[in-house]
Amino acid sequence: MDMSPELTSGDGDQLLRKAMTVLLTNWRGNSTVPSRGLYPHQWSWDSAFIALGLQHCFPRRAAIELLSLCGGQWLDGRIPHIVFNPAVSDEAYFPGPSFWRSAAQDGSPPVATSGIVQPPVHAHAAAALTRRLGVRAQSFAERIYPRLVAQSGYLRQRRTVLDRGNLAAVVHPWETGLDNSPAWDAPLHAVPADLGLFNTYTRQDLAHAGAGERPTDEDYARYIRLALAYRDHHYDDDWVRAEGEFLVLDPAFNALWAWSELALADLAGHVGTDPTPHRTEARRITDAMVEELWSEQHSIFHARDARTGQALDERTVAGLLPLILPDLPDSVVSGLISTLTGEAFRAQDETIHGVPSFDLTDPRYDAQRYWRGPTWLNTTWLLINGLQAHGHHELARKLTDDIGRLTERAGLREYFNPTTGSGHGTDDFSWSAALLIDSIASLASHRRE
Ligand code: 9WN
Repeated sequence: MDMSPELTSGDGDQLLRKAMTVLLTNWRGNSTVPSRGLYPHQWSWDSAFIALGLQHCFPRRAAIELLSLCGGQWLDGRIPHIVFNPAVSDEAYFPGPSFWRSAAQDGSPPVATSGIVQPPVHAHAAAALTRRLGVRAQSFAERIYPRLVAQSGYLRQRRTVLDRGNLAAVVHPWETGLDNSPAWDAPLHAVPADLGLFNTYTRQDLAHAGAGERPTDEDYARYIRLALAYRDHHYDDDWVRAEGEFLVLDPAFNALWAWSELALADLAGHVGTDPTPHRTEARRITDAMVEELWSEQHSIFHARDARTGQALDERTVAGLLPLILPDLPDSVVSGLISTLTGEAFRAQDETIHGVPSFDLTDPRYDAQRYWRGPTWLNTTWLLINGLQAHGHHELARKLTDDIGRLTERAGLREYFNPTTGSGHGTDDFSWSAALLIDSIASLASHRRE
């Protein structure tokens, strides 16, 4: 790999080697686990971030990673949030295969999976990888493109909410990837929390991370109830859109969907298909997001509860992520930059490391609890991409340096305290390793330009 890391003050080569070792150690033969203890299977959006790191050092593995995830795709096009490793016991992660019962559903794949989805980052990873694969690019694009078109088709046909600009709804907090975000508190707390469920089900996450860093039992009971109800209705999206107890329009999920359509337009070029419909769809989703989710007053995108119509007006990092879209109106871009650098996120402040997942000024801000304050490298990395797309290179560089400093000091942890820089959650976390590698690579390529 042609890159001499410059984003660390100490031994950058050593950090890079460590990141590559994490990806090698977490590799399971055709995919990478997010972490060996807490997350021992293949996760959907993790695989996309992991492929973005693997592309620089092991591009063939990056292709296998994405294609093996697609091996878990359902007939309706959904790419599930977990593809289970049959060699791992059912109890290693809760909820495991016996909970989701994918084999009992029509149109499920031969391998056991969950039945919910995660944000679609895969087309972007596939398009980036295709640009690196040289002579193998076309055959990879021909295999992956139809799978990713089907993924997007699933969202359009089975998840959109008609009277809300046809934006895609998520039906479980786990589908957002930002599972425990305070933006979900209002809709989630309307779901009954039955702690009696723990007589039947056992949380496994607390064996690997401190209770103070993970969701509460009450919220976990709500997660279980929502997943059980969807499963017991055979993962039927007509049912869940009409009757589900959690139905939310998330700006991050929809922005990533629009971003995917732009990446599909790139991939269409490799397979000789017309890219125009993908660009039109990206435009449609972007416009609908501005119409339905942009808050002029708070200069941030807010999620919306599709059941009640209420805006969920917490300021979370999900509301900033639409910055990755190149076609946003200028006034929206400048509003997002002012929020990103204002009191809630302080992204330009040297004493804040990366972009906090939640408003620093909110009383619910919690620097160490999963998605309720800590900096995560994937959301920070997405914002770096957004800043670059809109010409804010200085701030992008500061955040890229933060990724180097955080991982150098605290290790390749799952998330980080934005003010102290301490590491939390699980260790040797694959997307932290992968996105560090990508950050080092992108600095190296800017230097060459
Ligand atoms: C549930 C694997 C996943 C990430 C999510 C993150 C966390 C799972 C959990 O870990 O969620 O999917 O058990 O908490 O919130 O973004 O994909 O790394």
